[in-house]
Amino acid sequence: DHSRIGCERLRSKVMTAEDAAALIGSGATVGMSGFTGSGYPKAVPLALAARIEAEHKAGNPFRLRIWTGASTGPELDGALARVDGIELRLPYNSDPIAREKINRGEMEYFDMHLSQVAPMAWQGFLGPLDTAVIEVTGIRPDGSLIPSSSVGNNKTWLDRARQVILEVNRWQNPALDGMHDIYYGTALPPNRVPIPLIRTDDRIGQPYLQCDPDKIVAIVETDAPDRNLPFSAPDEAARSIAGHLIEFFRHEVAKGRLPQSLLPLQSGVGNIANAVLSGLLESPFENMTAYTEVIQDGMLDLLAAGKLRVASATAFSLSPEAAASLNDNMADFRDKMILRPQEISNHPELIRRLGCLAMNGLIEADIYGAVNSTHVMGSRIQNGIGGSGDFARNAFVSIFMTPSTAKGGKISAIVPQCSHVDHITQDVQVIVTEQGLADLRGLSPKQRAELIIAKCAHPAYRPALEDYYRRAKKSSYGQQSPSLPGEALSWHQRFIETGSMLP
Ligand code: 0RQ
Repeated sequence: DHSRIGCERLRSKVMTAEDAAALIGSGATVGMSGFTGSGYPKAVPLALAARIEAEHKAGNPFRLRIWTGASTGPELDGALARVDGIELRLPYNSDPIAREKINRGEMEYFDMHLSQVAPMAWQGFLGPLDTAVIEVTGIRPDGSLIPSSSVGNNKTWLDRARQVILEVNRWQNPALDGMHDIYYGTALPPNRVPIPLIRTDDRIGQPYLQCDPDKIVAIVETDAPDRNLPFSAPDEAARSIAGHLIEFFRHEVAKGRLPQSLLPLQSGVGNIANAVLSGLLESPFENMTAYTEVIQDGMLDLLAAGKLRVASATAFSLSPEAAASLNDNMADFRDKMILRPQEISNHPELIRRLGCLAMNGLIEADIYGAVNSTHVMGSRIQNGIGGSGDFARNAFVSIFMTPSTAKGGKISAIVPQCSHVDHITQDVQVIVTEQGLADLRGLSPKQRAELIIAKCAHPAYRPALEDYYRRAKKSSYGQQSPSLPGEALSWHQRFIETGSMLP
């Protein structure tokens, strides 16, 4: 039954995933849908992986350049990385197999601000796009496309690609129809105009993606769920972090610096971000809004409880239970959620105008409040910068949160100097660990260092940080941001050599 393909003339394009994959040649650049495990194609990438494996066995080179929205699922990144089918990957990856290949130097990875991917593709710096492989919920009689559970860069891939392969996924809820807001008004300088979005719930575009039907070379029908990873229940550290943060928000409201409904929330990926959202469920704040990248379990709970009025994002990132519950109750949520292209969900102009409260995770922060979100020990990629840079620089308040240690206490998340920097000190205004919260706004580097060590560091590492800072103040080359360059990364070196940062 082709009931999801409303456009009669396109039904002749239906074929198997294998036949569709055969339309993609070695060396091609392929723009795929997919953002944080939702809305990614599930059949064509697997068929491509099988084809690549066969070609490699026959001694023929076959690799692709893969662009997406952000992370996808094991059927895409995992399957293609496993067969060494990816030459270059952008702009964000969290797949463990792909991560391992990148860290072994067997795959190039271009980790980008998520808001900049579409404009950079239009500028031409990424090269031509051969094929778009896009999952949709359905095709309307007029050929327009009902987007899936993520929007990501789909608009740009459909516009830029020479040929288009669609996956129509019957698993996606038909009630997604109408939830999206696809804005077609972006342009390159000197023709850029202001983006007319003033409030989180403004709709400025249309619900459907447009695609030249002559470019559609294949349609593959699927019926497979999004990869939905469970969140672990918040542990004690996550609950403490959430508690410190909510106390901070209450204080800001009391001081008149934030309204009682707060400002549009942006919440990053991961368990801590989700714990903070759970904490907000018990908070006194009402009529909140979210202008963010992903709608997670915690956001659905806030919407269901009526605490959150509306959530704008580019994708869902839900546990299997939350995805099932959303599918069962889509009617209740439909009007409270808007999915937009990631160049809009993450647009600096809009984040600055709305005044988002940005809450993101980190790998490590240093005593001056620079933040590393991406690299372990300065060289191994974890995931990527994702949207954290888009939000941190432009937020009304830029907050980073983390447990004070990692790997069972063998790593301090607060270090003398970051081994890699994604967010400079000017973009980091609040740091929270389970130990406490450091409000760094209006402070000089030395004042920041004293506060971060006192409030955020773990007691097992605090004396060593105090000792380092004291000696740095004594013999540093300069006194603006005292440091001992020969020693500043010695904690990382010690971990690499001994498996622990502890002396
Ligand atoms: O690895 O699972 O192998 O043990 O990093 O760490 O503590 O579970 O925290 O899930 O919040 O992730 C920065 C990675 C934090 C994430 C990062 C290891 C740790 C574990 C995860 P294991 P936790 P989280 C918009 C926002 C960039 C993108 C972003 C991230 C794993 O928040 O990717 O912000 N951010 N996007 O053990 C060695 C350290 C470590 C460390 C953590 N200091 N040293 N390993 N880990 N700290 C949303 C999107 O962009 C989609």
